[in-house]
Amino acid sequence: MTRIILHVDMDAFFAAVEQREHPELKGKPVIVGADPKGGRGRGVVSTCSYEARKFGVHSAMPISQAYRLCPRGIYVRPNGKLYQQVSGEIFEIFYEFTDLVEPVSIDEAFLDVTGSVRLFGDGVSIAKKIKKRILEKEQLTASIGVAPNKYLAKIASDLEKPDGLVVVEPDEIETFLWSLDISKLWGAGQKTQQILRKMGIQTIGDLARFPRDILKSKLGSAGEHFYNLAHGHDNRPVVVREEVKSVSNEHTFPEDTADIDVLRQKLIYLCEKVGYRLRKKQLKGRTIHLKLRYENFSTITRNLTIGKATDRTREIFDIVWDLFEKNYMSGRKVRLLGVGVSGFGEAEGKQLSLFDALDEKHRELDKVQDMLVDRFGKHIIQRAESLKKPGKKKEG
Ligand code: TTP
Ligand code: MG
Repeated sequence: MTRIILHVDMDAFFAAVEQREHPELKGKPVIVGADPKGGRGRGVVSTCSYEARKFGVHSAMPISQAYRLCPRGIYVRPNGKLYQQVSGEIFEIFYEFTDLVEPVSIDEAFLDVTGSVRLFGDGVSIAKKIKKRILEKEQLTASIGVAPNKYLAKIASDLEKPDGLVVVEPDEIETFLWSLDISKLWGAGQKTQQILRKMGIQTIGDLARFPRDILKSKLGSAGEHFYNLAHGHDNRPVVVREEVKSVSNEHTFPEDTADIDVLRQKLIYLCEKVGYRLRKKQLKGRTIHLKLRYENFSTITRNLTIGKATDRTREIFDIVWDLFEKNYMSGRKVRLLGVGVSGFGEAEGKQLSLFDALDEKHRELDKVQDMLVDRFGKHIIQRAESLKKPGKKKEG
């Protein structure tokens, strides 16, 4: 069956969001990125408005170079949190039309709408509806490619940016594809492109007409893959990212133990791991789980659901420790401990409380710890408590 794939990519995403938030920036060259500091700034351009692109400015360019090209541009620091939020709202629109959504980046996704045609009309109609929804809901423009596969849809979305809509009909694949330069060959890096150019291949058409066997001998299985792409064949499905239902970690002791200090330290350690993974995945959960297996393999699991979702190590541990103290049969040897958090996605209460200041402190601590783990690896830092040697006095 012929599939209908959409590739949606927002136009000048960060810059467009800034122009929306600050209408006085509309129509102006807006450059989102590092501080140019009058041309002496370090760091790079994240993205820029189409008005700034006329000056030759583009993503990943040193900000000092951008400043030389466009000294009158409006330079804005990125507001990642805002872009993430807008991105979430845009993805919600995608899910109004199909469940088969494959996120590619913050502003880009593949949608398989083959099964949505009866409800919403053909691929072009769906693309138009999505563009209209994004414009109405977010006052932003997207470019969409509609094609029988991912590769063609991806190329198509780029062809008429900004605010583009390009449809590739199954019978126009060759005219559409073959005049394009091989830099448009998806997955072919600089090195592969160099090899191809040395073989006299400049366009995707040249590649399509090249003997398949020679390509295979030069590039192995990648040669076959690129040959297929050049003929517009790509049967990779749209892959839905599996929803994470819970985040958990367990530990089996090398030797069963009833030492309360050892057990407590291990629980802290497990909470740190779970908290770290939650924050990495940007998840917060309301249900905290404890798993406890005794030396005879009898196992208990206990959980508690709290009012406000959390990703905070300290908060998770406090609950886990409470569950442990209430359920552990003192003196019995433990074989395994596990900690988990689930119950994501429920709206989080935004109420401010007296505890928020303390909360903030723990959040900072989590942040510093995550940064160190990212930089030096998981074993470099643990809170002092989880490092404490067995046998030492613990605080409550
Ligand atoms: P892109 O979709 O590549 O770029 P864009 O949306 O700004 O412009 P286009 O109309 O060409 O699609 O990337 C999406 C966002 O990701 C972009 O707005 C900023 C960010 N980004 C960076 O921070 N650094 C980069 O090098 C790139 C390419 C993007
Ligand atoms: Mg984009």
